[in-house]
Amino acid sequence: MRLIIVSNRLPVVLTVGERGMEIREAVGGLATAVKSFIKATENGKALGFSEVVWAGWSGIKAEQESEDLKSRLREMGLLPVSLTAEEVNFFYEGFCNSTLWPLFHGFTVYTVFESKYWEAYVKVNQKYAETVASVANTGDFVWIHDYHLMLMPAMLREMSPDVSIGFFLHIPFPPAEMYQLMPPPWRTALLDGVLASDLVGFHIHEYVNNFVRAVSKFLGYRTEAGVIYAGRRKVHVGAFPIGIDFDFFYNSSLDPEVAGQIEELRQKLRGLKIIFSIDRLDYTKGVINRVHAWERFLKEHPQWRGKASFILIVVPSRIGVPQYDAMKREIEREVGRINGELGDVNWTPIVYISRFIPTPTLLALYNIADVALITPLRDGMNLVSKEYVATKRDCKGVLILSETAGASHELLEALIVNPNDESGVVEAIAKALTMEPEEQCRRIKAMQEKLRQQNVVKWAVDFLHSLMLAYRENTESFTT
Ligand code: GDG
Repeated sequence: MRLIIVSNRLPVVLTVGERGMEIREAVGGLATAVKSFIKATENGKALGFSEVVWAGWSGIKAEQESEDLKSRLREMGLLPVSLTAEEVNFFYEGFCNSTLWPLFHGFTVYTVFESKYWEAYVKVNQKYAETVASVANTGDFVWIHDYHLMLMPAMLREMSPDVSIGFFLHIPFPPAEMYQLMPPPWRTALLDGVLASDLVGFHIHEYVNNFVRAVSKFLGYRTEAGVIYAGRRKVHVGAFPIGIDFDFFYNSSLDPEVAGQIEELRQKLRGLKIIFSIDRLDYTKGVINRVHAWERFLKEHPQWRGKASFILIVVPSRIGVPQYDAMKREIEREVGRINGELGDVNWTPIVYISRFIPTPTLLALYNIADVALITPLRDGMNLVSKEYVATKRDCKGVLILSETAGASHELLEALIVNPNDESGVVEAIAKALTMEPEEQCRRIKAMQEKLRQQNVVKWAVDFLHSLMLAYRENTESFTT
């Protein structure tokens, strides 16, 4: 019994170096989460798996992929799916990021419905299914991740009927009325695609309910608590909120490299309160709203000028996509304007960094930040908010968090805001900067307790246990 993880990307980054193609580990939500689970369960053995294999795209277009690279990846337990330049364009940038991503996050005006994108999505899902079917044996467990692969469960079920299939969506599932904007043949195919799984998981109950409603509205299937009756199959659905590697963040200040950077930052930033945020460049993350809320805060609370700075990190992503390039220019223009209008030679209101930063530096920033201002417009979960809280071993710090992030359903002791309510965000910043240490500690401790228990390993183990039970129920109902 093997566990086969499937995600759009393999958890590696390939770069052309002096000695040919170099393979590095990728950092990021899904890759880090699943790797922590693999490590903690000794390559799946603690759960009874003989090995773990990971299938996905390497990030290199098929035209540049060599046999040598493929065999090096296979030696690492990675099963590459080859995508041509056109597939990357129409599937990944097209249907995934111009249709599903904006629609599922409620950005309907950014959503594009193009037949050629849909056709590429069908074709590429088929490729992933074929790659996995070529190695899957009866009784293997296949765990498929995210919105890139919603058709794949049904395709794989056709090719390998005797495997157990679990599907997890890392982004929100929208309300049925919003999902209805999707052309009917596509929206039913996507739902039927996912429903070939034995278990379908989401971060929070709200997304589970949205999905179940869409299934009954568009497919007419009977549903009851946690179960959808899809023909002869019984599909389980549930909320499995993703966690983090709590100990890694909690113990970060004990690492000498991180401790050195903390010390250096504290020296340089002495006397200043630090507000902090880090996001991938994306319209869902609400960066511009946040910048404007900070500007308003400084105007309405001038006593904080020169005494608090906002370290705003926006990590480039989806470079070359016009919407993202325009958003980057807008952020840069506004940050420049605010710094020009309000700053002076001794003080910068917004310290803006627009690049990927090494993990020890991120950990040091989490450690020294007095306030984390995490205000996405819509976010499936949001791991940054959880990482910030976990890092606070000294029990000092305040989290301001959007009610529209999945994480707000667990981090109840954060200062919860609506990201579009600018005056509410301003008020929360003022409250955070003046909060008594005892109150900070009480809130941080309560949140840390939850994060310690609901950590990333528990997330994966809970999902896989439920998958095992769901699969058993389905196979038994077939034999009786
Ligand atoms: C999707 C969903 C859901 C970011 N920049 C740097 C860096 N990171 C790391 C963070 C965090 C991860 O990347 C980002 O995770 P998020 O959850 O905040 O956001 P998405 O990338 O949008 O992830 C999201 C997630 O999937 C998991 O299900 O929570 O809702 O959208 O771990 O620390 N790490 C380093 N340098 C950076 O510059 N080292």
